[in-house]
Amino acid sequence: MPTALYRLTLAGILALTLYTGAAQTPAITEPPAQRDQRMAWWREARFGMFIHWGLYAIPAGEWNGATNYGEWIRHSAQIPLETYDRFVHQFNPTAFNAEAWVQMAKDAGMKYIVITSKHHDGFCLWDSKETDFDVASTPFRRDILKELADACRKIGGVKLCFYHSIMDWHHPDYTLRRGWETDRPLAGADRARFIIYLKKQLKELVTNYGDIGVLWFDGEWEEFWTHADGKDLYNYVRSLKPDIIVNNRVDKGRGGMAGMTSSSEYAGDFGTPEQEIPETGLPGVDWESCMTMNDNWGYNKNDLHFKTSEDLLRKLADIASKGGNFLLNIGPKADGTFPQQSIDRLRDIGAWMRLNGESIYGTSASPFHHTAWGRVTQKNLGKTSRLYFHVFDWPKSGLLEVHNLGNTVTKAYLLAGGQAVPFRKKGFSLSLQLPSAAPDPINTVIVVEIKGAPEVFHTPQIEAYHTEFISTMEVALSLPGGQGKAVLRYTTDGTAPGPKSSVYRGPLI
Ligand code: H79
Repeated sequence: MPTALYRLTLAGILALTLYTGAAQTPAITEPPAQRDQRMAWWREARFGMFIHWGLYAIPAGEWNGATNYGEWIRHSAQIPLETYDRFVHQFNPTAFNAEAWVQMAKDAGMKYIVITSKHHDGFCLWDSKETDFDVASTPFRRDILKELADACRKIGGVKLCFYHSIMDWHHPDYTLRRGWETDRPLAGADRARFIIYLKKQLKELVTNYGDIGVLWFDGEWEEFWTHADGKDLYNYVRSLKPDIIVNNRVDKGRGGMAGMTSSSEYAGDFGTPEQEIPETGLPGVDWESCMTMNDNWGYNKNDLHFKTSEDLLRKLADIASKGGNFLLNIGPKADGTFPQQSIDRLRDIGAWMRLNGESIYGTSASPFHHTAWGRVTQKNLGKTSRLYFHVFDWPKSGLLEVHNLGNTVTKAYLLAGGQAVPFRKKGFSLSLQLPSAAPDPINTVIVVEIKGAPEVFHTPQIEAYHTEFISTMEVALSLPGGQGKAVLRYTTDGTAPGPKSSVYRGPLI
């Protein structure tokens, strides 16, 4: 019987920490099986395209000599309403081609597109009955969201979703003003009327544009918006389309840029880390990291600080290995085209995804807590499972060693091309004999097929029932995720445990 060996020292006992986890549940009561069904396509998708497009693409990040603006330009450069409104008459993206956009997303391996129906500036990318501050008032006139909806339907495999800002710097009834705003009087502004406006627009978006996948709210943090508003809006959009998925920014439960909801009291189906990736996976929680390719969401012609394709691909694997989705942003130009740097990166990502997509789509978080050489995703196939080893740092020895894996390994091979990888399983340790050079220096995926569900042994958790150490203390040991076949042996004198050390059988003094 193989044995997992761990050192249990007095220091270890005293340094213990206890924690509890909280699961996220929607404000609307919904049987878990129904929720799983509703979330199924989104969990399978793992990778989507964010698009930030609006009037701010025209100044392209530049105003009065400063060049570091993005979609927040109206706020950051304190542009008067009347001045900003002039962009409406200039918005004419004649090179816009909805099918080309959807095709680029699809070719990159993305399964959904989240586009700004309305950003904080209040400008609407569709022909809305509720406002003239929309694309129908521009020289372009065409309904951009309608064309994208048609393109998604025609091309297939990419779901259309909308980002819709709650915060609105343009609508007279959004009863909050920036300190410098002088041209939007508060007199007569009516908060309740703004919420009606919001709902009527959302009804247009959810009912007139085909099968919308996600409503992605934002700008909820301002005092204007309340928890009661959040729950009400969540229930409202679910009543319009029961299977729609709604992000957690519909309500007030988001914990800063880390993006996760703190309590099940708040509405929202998934957490939204922004420009960051959680340190570890979050079991039982749905989340999506959204990120820019450079430093801005909206187009900025001077921002050439693009992440490399390698970085983006590794972020995708990192996120998948923690059970999350990756929503990667494009800020199209005012002429309707994507920046060339973005096109290049989408193409690189697509090339990798065509060969390795199986290791991303429909996978779940790594059963391992830490793998220094890369990341792991997994897929359960009933009686067997596949582990996908995403190798970032190719071992110089050619030998990849993975410990504390309980399962029988039946097969190992390179995902791209299928070449067999010789392996040896000794006890709970697996050695993979890799080719001498990495076939893909960015991320070579090795598939390891195992019997059953992954059984991986983690560093034991030490629990004590008392917070103060006097002369004796009772402690219990457990393996996170279950002990399975593992035998726990321990020492209390600081020496390394061996096969002859005491076997843990229950709480000890
Ligand atoms: O649309 C993109 C940005 O324009 C928008 N979200 C992405 C997807 C965005 N709005 N604001 N920010 C990003 C940054 C704002 C951060 C803060 Fe806060 C608002 C800091 C304090 C108030 C976040 C929300 C942290 C606490 C509340």
